[in-house]
Amino acid sequence: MHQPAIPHLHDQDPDIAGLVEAEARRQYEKIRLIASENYVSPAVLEATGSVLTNKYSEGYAGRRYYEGQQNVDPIELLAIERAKALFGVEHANVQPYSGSPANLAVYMAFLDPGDKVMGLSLPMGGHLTHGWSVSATGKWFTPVRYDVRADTGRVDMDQVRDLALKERPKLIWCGGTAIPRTIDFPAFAEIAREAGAVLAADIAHIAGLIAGGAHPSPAGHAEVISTTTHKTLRGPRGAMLMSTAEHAKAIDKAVFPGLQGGPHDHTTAAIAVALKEAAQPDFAGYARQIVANARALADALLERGYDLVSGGTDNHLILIDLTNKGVAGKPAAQALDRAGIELNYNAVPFDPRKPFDPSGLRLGTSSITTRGLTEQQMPQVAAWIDDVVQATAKDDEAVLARIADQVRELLAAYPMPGWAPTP
Ligand code: DSN
Repeated sequence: MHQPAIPHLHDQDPDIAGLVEAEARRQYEKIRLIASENYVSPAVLEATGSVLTNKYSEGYAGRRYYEGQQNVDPIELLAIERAKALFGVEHANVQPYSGSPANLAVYMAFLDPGDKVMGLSLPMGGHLTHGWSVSATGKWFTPVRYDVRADTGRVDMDQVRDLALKERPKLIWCGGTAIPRTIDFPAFAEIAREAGAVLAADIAHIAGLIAGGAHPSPAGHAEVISTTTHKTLRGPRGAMLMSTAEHAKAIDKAVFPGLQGGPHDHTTAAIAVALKEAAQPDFAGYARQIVANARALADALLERGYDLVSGGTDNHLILIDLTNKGVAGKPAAQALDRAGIELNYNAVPFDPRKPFDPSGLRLGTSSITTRGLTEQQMPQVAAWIDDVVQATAKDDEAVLARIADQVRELLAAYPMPGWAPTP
């Protein structure tokens, strides 16, 4: 049963209610290893599903274009204050609809069309919005791309410095979507200072780790920090931009009226709730456990002969290069899904295969950590992944159903926030 219950949805639209319940059961029965996903708390779900969705609030607290902001203003101010306290920043804007609009607002704040932006290449672990060719950010601005080193799988800081000083981009991004190692914020900050660029840290993946003290913070190093709120941070689908006081006005103007209309007030409330949860002492334990689980899973995969980009992980994320297993990422990911293990196929650095059929798998441990799994279960998870990869190579479908049953059996002992099977 969904928690909070959805009786009106069942009455009025059984088709949608049935699909919502089916999705909840799917999330309950699967080992969810998509690195950007999580399970939010029932409190976050309640805020997301509240009457705040009925309200329009263009503008900022005390300066709105619509009346009736007696409750929305304090909600947004609470979210802002909690973000500032949690991340130790001077300014926070909680209105961006999601990560890509948040990042676009950074361009709007600091760049003119055609200006140079520097970011990690997408196939090396960067994000589309860091200047990749198919994104507006790569079409409307002039991208300069840095890579990871072929021998270490880690960002090549010498190349970052050389490129930054040669190309003099106005904006440098650090962070991305498939980076298994600690981001060296002070080193990026020094390079940005030398090059006269604004440094923006995209911490979407690791925000929860930073909040919980399990990854160094970019605060005090990057002038701008962009994050989604729904990955390791475990809030609703949304985003925030944080900055020094100096850039507050430019950031706010870029978000509204530069790019967006009314903020999604129900999301803002849910962000405030998630930030309060992230400030509790047990959140640090959750963040540490995410990393411990990822390390244990990486070690177990290495023991089974898996080739991990950079040789392991410092955070929640593992990137497997399947080339030595003779299986491509996509069929392996699809087989794993049929076996109750959900992740995504992913390009690996210097991937000779195409992005829609790449060589790798990307895994993350935030969802299974929220569920309560620990290092103890990671060798079993690695064994199942290995069995499925081997079965994929042999076209052995029977193994998958057996593992899906075993996965269901294991997970039945770990409650899922937001849904429980009807007794
Ligand atoms: N889709 C996000 C991720 O999975 O990392 C990035 O936008």
